[in-house]
Amino acid sequence: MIMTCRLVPLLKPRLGCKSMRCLILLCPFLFLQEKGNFTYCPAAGLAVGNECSEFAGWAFPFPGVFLLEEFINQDEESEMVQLMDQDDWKLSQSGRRKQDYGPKVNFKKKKLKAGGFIGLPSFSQEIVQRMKAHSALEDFFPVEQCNLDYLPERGSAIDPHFDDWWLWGGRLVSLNLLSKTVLSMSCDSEDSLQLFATHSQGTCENVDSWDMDHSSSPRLIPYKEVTVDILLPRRSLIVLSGDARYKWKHAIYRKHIEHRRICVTFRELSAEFTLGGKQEKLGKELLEIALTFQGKPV
Ligand SMILES: O=C(O)CCC(=O)C(=O)O
Repeated sequence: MIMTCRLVPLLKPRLGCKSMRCLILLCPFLFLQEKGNFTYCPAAGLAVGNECSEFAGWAFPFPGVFLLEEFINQDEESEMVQLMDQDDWKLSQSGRRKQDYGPKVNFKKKKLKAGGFIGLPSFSQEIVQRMKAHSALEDFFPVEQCNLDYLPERGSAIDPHFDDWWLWGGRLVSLNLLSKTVLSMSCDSEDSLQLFATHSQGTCENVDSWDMDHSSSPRLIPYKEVTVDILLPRRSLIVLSGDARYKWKHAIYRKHIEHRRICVTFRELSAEFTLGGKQEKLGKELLEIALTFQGKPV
């Protein structure tokens, strides 16, 4: 019998986190999450209903995603990973390992300390410089880098979440290394989402242009029924901002980790820590440290 993720909440209260992880590792087929019912189409900026779902032929605008393929080449990728692997990886939640370059932060108490932080790593200097060639990132100054290491054997994943809003700014920039994956977007809003009929059928890859038909009646569905898959090719860079940052949660499900994968996320400061903000001085201090590019994981 195949159980889907719908049954996980029923089991969770009975099993501790450790037992849940054992069960997941031993019986991965028990925990197949359902496939997203929409796929993000970068060329059109639309979430398009999957062919085999009840939403085939329907789409809706999905703003706030900017995806660049082949942001780095194969040699650069190998060199980056080799350098990362020279430092220790710390075990993190949900089967991930992590390396962090940034201030020590207590998000609950909204407190942070620069102590121990000596900057982003040297191998990121060229990457950050390269981002600036794109108008969406020309004024992007990262103050934190977090490397996450995912492995299928560890059942690595990250549950749907928002990144912090108090310290981190409007753009989350991630580099996807070593293998392709899927970033799954979901929204807990009680509101309804308006879908538009599309003239084209098929998948994003085999259709030149997606035309939304604004003249025929739209269809309303609960936000909660929607998952949008954003396909992340190996060595691609993704920027989440606007609705994709603040309205939709993001997640990586176990089933989408087929091989080792490393995600390198760069974060900028929020308005409170930048020009004219309450903590502008601290923000400036952190940024000066970050951009020395002399860092080691904290
Ligand atoms: O692995 C990813 O692509 C997402 C990472 C993430 O959501 C996070 O670091 O908060």
